[in-house]
Amino acid sequence: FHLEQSFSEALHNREFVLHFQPQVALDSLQVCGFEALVRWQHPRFGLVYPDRFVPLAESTGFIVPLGLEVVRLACEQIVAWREQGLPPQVVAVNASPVQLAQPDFSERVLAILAQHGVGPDRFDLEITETSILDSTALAHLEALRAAGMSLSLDDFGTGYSGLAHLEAVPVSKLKIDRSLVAKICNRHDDSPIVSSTIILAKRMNLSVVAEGVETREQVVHLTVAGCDIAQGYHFSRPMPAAEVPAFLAQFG
Ligand code: G
Ligand code: G
Ligand code: MN
Ligand code: NA
Repeated sequence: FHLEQSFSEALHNREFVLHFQPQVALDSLQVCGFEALVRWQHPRFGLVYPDRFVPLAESTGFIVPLGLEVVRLACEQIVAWREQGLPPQVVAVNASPVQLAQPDFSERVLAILAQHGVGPDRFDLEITETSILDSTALAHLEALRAAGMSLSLDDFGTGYSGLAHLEAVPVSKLKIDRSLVAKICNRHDDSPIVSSTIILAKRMNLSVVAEGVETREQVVHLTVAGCDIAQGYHFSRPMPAAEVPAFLAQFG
């Protein structure tokens, strides 16, 4: 499985595609956005998931052009949905620390959005805590935030930093990692880490997104605990863009 040598060819052949997983506001139960997740539609191996190629793309630097391709694909999709008459959608895109370490990251992202006529307020950038400790990355985050983009701290609860680190970082949302959400099994507070994270995040004026939400019980627990948004198999798996209009029509 020699993926590395075919990366640039795959980019040239437009083999990368995005799937979209809905994010649901827990107060209204309305869809409030979609996370874009990259897949590689490989001519021989079929649909390849990012855990198979993102780590290699990061170590080889290919994540830099791939990340820009993901932004481009997300913009094309936002424009296509708009042309199909869907209400404006917010799309969350993942950014690797390797991308955020590039000196021209924010400039290039904003240029792609401008080329497509997509407002930065249609975008949400999901970053990980590695990025918030780096000064180049922080400057990009400030620039994107100033342009109107919202920023989310992904995988919260898997690393080492507590909420204290966050005071210096311009994120507006915290995404609680699915490994923590998985510990919520019933309506009782059997996950004090989740409920206390939500309380602290609210005190810091951060919105809270729970990921990996798989059951109704988890939805109830998270709603009671004050979580704002949920994402996971309970609502929908990530889906091809073509399925999004029907999903929105049926979800209401
Ligand atoms: O979709 P799936 O669960 O297989 O995603 C696995 C991992 O790949 C997730 O941790 C997700 O954050 C990451 N991922 C998905 N799409 C992208 C992307 O466009 N860029 C980066 N850097 N990571 C992504
Ligand atoms: O790391 P990141 O959060 O960006 O990755 C999201 C990944 O999690 C996606 O690849 C998606 O396929 C996967 N995922 C989404 N919803 C669920 C869920 O409810 N349960 C589990 N186990 N995985 C999920
Ligand atoms: Mn993510
Ligand atoms: Na995550």
